[in-house]
Amino acid sequence: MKSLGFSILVAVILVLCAPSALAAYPNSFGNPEYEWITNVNFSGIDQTTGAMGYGNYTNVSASVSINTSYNLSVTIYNSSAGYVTAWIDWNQDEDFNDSGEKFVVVANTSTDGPHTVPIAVPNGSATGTTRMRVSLKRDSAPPSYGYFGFGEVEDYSVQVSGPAPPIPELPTIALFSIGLLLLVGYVLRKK
Ligand SMILES: [Ca+2]
Ligand SMILES: [Ca+2]
Ligand SMILES: [Ca+2]
Repeated sequence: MKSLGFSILVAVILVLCAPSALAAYPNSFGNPEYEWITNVNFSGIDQTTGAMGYGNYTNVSASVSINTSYNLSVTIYNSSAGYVTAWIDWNQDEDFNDSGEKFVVVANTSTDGPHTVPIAVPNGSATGTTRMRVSLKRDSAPPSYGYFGFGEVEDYSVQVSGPAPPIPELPTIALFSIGLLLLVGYVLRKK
């Protein structure tokens, strides 16, 4: 019984010490005492929120397709020299540092908005579920991680699917041929 108790203790210690698979994205949060994000709107997301400092809305998802552009609109409250930046982890490596992952929504604003930026889903993005982070910071642009003083951070999910199939184009020659056949048919019927 003694060895069983010891085994259980070891198992508990191992579980407690194991790195959490869920905590892969770097944490970030602000102090929402004076200004915060009130709404995020992006291709299926339309989330109205209060002042949290950090809001985990990863249960709320946008759906986007590669090579298509979508507007991201962010509304803020009581902004004073507010800077809003968004990031989407296109390559799904659980950071926001890669080329094309950062979007400046608005810089140094004193209006609530909505502030809108177009976001084109890059060719070569990984498909599946990834993360979008939207951050508001007072006085300067927010970093993608860490605590940064006055402002707020909200995380969302984005479902990325492959490019929409191209609309098949009728070649000009086919259209010309159809036109010619119709003309011939018309002429023949007139006779
Ligand atoms: Ca909020
Ligand atoms: Ca990344
Ligand atoms: Ca990276």
